[in-house]
Amino acid sequence: MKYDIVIIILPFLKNMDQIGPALLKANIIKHGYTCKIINWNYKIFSEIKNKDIEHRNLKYYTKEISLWIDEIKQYNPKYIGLSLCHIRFSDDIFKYMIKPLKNNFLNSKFVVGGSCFFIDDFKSTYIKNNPSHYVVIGDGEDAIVQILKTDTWDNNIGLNVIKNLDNYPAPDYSDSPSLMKTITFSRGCFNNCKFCNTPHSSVRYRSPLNVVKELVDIWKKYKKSSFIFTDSLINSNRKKLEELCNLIIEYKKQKKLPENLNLVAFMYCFKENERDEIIYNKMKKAGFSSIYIGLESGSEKVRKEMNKMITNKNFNYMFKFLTQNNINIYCSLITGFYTETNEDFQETLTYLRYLKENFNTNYIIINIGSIHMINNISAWKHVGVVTDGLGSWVYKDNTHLVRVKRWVKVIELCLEIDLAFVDIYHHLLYNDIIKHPHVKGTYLEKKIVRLLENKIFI
Ligand code: B12
Ligand code: SF4
Repeated sequence: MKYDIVIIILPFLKNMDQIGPALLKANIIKHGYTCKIINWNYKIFSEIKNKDIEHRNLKYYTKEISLWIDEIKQYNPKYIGLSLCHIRFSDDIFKYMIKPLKNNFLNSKFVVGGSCFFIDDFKSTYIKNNPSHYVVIGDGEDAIVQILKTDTWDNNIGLNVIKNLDNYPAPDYSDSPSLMKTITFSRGCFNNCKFCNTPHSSVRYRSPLNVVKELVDIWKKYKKSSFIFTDSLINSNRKKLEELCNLIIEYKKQKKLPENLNLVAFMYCFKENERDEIIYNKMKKAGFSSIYIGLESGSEKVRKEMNKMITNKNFNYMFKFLTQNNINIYCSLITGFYTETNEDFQETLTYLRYLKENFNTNYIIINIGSIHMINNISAWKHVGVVTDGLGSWVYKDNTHLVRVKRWVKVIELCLEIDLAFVDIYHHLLYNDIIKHPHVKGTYLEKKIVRLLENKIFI
């Protein structure tokens, strides 16, 4: 069968469904076109056995990739859509996936989108290397339909922002019924943290009824009762979050949603508010079991320098209620923001101990290599960050070696106080940290390898 468009989900993502392509498919079908989603990320994890997946090296998969390309030939697509969400693997993805695709589908047009294109230098390099491709930045629903209808697109259009999310159909997961699902309440973020590459845009909400209907639908159709909310911050508007919780609780009472509904979301920490206690309690009743929160540092000074105006008192207040309601708190932490001094770092260690002792904080995500912006030297040139000439950067006495030592200290602390941790992607540590000449062959390299064997998970 000939499809108007085949959308390929490129690796490496957590092995769960991607809502972005499913939303595009729903809108494409609504406008009378045909679309097939092919999840190469899922294929990597499910079809390739006994290979070194841990190191995410695509050179091991060339045989499989060529079979996957053959599979797409049967769909004879007019357009090939590529969804690219994680920048860290882009070199391999270009070489072993995008290039062979281009060579095999000379008559198809390529359309690309996904959160990688939020990053300006990534976008401009992509356009330079692939001048004939249509590049969509931001919300893709309208853009993809325009492309299918008119075969035109201006790559210089900035960020696409959909205003009324309720006007668009629910995601179409018919190509991947078995994977864990995500769900969206809002898009956009009101804050502007300096290390973040999600573009700043006004926060747009779906109506709670629309969201709850989607939960019901997915539960019934796919028998899924666990969901991750994709909102940058689910509590940007406390009132709306409360409305959503009220409705979910009501649906659970009426048995229209299961009692074991399990919800996970990203949250912001605001100044103390008298309704907080009630809201956190409603979140628990609705089914929120865990929340991700950007702690980033134990030092208020560093947080301020990141443009995150949250005090430790604010966090403690929020964490108290989350803990009372037995909601797990996953904190993300950046070791190595350019302004972090040794004193700031000691504050982080002290604060982590405090959190573990007092609250439901059992898990942290440590970012040293996985946040693109932190290591994007050109983005920090204006403040005096310079290259160290060895593949990393230096700001005053904050060198690569200093950062690695701090990172090791955090992990040692985690092991000591039994705080689970993850620094996404083992192999980044090998590429970005261990291979750096200041670490390679030293006692630190041995130590890191031992630590990683010890207790790391994705
Ligand atoms: C939910 C989420 C997660 C969830 C679930 C991820 C998943 N696999 O679905 C979890 C918690 C697992 C997660 C983890 C991580 N995440 Co995350 N995550 C998000 C978040 C908040 C939302 C993504 C989302 O689903 N959005 C909703 C959908 C509708 O939007 P979308 O995917 O962008 O799709 C739209 C457009 O991009 C476009 N589009 C998409 N594909 C295509 C294709 C075509 C052809 C076209 C035309 C358009 C198009 O149209 C879609 C509909 O409008 C984003 C931030 C954000 N607000 O976008 C970060 C984000 C994607 N995550 C990020 C990071 C760094 C991570 C982690 C590495 C964090 C860490 N250090 O641990 C891990 C890695 C996980 C992994 N390997 O997958 C970064 C990625 C940066 C980058 N571009 O490289 C982001 C952008 C956050 C940030 N500001 O830094 N994440
Ligand atoms: S609050 Fe989160 S999504 Fe918003 S700018 Fe900061 S890091 Fe990015």
